[in-house]
Amino acid sequence: MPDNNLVQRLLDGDKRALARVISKIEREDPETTEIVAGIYQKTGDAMTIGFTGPPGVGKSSIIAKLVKLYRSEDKRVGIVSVDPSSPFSKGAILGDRIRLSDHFLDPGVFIRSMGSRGHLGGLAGGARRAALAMEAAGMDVVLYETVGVGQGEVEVASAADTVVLALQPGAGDSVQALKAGVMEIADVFCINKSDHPRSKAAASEVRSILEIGYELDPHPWFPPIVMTRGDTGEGVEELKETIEKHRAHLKQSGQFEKRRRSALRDLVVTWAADRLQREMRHRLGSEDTELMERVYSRELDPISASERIFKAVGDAATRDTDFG
Ligand SMILES: Nc1nc2c(ncn2[C@@H]2O[C@H](COP(=O)(O)OP(=O)(O)OP(=O)(O)O)[C@@H](O)[C@H]2O)c(=O)[nH]1
Ligand SMILES: [Mg+2]
Repeated sequence: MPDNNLVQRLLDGDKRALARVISKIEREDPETTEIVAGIYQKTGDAMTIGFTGPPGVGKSSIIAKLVKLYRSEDKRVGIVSVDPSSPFSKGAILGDRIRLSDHFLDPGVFIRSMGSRGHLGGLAGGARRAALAMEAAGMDVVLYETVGVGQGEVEVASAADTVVLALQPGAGDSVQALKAGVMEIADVFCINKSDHPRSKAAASEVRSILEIGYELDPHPWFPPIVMTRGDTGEGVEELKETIEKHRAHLKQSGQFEKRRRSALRDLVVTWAADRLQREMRHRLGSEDTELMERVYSRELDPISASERIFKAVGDAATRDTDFG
């Protein structure tokens, strides 16, 4: 039985209840399913923004400045910071303690750092469920911070309404990002550390890469490039306005609804796929060692073996599941 009181306190905006719920969600406590069922109807109103980019470009610094701007409008802000390099995300917590220290005691700001390993739903799963909890707790803005320019970051960032890709001058970041397929998912580019002598060059490099892509596939939104300084906050107001423009564009063009729908579809599929994978591994580990012995001895081929496991788990699920 889930702690109904806990869900209620979360819905009332209690930060300690929110922290406990996220912890439960993170360790996939058996109550997770019921908690999510209890809060889901209260979600969907927050503005969600994904920040991604290589380590050390200044994502947390920019976020800290943005939070200040949102707080001056009395908006409540939740931050989910995903650090894929560490299973316990000690690095992220330590770094963010420093960068976001101004906001730690603010009752209108909630910060959560998490590692990404071993989560149901992969990198995206834990972060997205934490974000749901934040929305239900009344956050008006939810910011995702993910480090890197890999596929996992693409996943988390695609859960957001607007994706900001932060790059820094002189690091060859744009070429890396292009290779990793991250350029395509960015709605807004942010060249941070604009105090760097090569920042203008970095901006034009990004612009030319974008223009090539645009010529091949013209679309109504050409990602703007904003120059910022995470340490002083210069340009962050413009970044905020640009994010709002993008949001307005999404709404006007009907893309907003599409994005939200596809994000939810992804969430459902990822959850189901991971659940299935877990069941299959479990079954192979406990009940079907004989089946594996036959594979090891080359009596049965691996594809036929996986078909059997798939069918066995599917049959068991059909027996247990009531889709009502
Ligand atoms: N010179 C300069 N330094 C900056 C600027 N923005 C951030 N920094 C510094 O860059 C370092 C990294 O900043 P973070 O905000 O932690 O960067 P991050 O992208 O969040 O880093 P990770 O989360 O570790 O990937 C810090 O020492 C910041 O003070 C800037 O505009 N100019
Ligand atoms: Mg950071």
